[in-house]
Amino acid sequence: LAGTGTAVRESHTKYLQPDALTPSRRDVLVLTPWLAPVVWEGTFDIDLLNAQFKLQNATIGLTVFAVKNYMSFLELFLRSAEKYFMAGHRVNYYVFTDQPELVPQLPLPGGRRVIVLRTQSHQRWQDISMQRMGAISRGARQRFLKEVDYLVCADVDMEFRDHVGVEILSSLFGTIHPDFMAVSRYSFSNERRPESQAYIPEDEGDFYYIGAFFGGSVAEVYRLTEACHQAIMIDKANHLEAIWQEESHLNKYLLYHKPTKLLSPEYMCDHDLLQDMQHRKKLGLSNIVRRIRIFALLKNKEVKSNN
Ligand code: 2GW
Ligand code: MN
Repeated sequence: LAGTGTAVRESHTKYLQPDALTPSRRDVLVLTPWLAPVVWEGTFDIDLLNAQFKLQNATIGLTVFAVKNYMSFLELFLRSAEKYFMAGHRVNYYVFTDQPELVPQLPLPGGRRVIVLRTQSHQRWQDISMQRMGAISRGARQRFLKEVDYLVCADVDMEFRDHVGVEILSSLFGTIHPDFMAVSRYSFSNERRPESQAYIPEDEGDFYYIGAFFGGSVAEVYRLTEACHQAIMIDKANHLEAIWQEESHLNKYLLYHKPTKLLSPEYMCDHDLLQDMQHRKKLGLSNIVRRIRIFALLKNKEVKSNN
């Protein structure tokens, strides 16, 4: 219950007693060394969490960018979010786009609305992706701080396929990149040029966070996006662009401002992880990832080679 100081008053709700001697999961890390929970299926009781957040009557903002032909992803994004994202809670979708007239009109229940915000289009895809940090930071200053309690920032090329609810909320959260779940910090794809503001030495790094899903309280997301935006501008002035654009800056920020919660790759499963899961299932092996909550849609990788 970030920042509200609201006491937990739902003691009348019946739920399973937590057992001090039984861990919720034995096969995964559920707590970082700085005591931030890592959210995996089996680690939380959603009824208990919903009862807590209902008392807070929190509104959650979800920012998403649909520029140029990525507009084609927006309908599935919104439709699937209506099924699985923060069901039963108040949600403001903030759609940033260069084509406001093409934003699909969906019927929404009370307490949920779509707000269309105009954003610049850029020639280079790298700029489209990177400018999101500045746009979110400006949006936070201009309206999100007044309108919502939490902000969740997402890529548009993804589909919600299962429950994504208040268990993700905390002051500051990041999501473990599915391809780097079992990888040493030396192999993280962090920025390795010391001249860049996104530089992380090889012997540093906790997790490799994906740029496609992060969030927190509006104040914390404001600090994060503003810091990343400033770092990107400094790099630009020095004719530098980080290896994975704003994702590199996000990783730098989260290394030195530890997130208060981490989301497991259940929250950003990609095609490779899905194939691996299906393979293990066929062999009768257990899976670390038990539920695919968000699926990163497969797209033409050619366009995005960094060489
Ligand atoms: C991006 C790449 C190539 C061609 C077009 C675009 C593009 C991105 C676009 O034409 N229009 C647009 O609105 N975007 C927005 O930027 C959209 O919201 C999209 O989800 C986001 C990031 O681009 P995306 O999804 O193609 O990048 P991914 O999925 O390969 O993402 C990772 O790396 C990115 C940086 O290179 C970001 O950090 C992203 O958050 C990461 O997941
Ligand atoms: Mn993406």
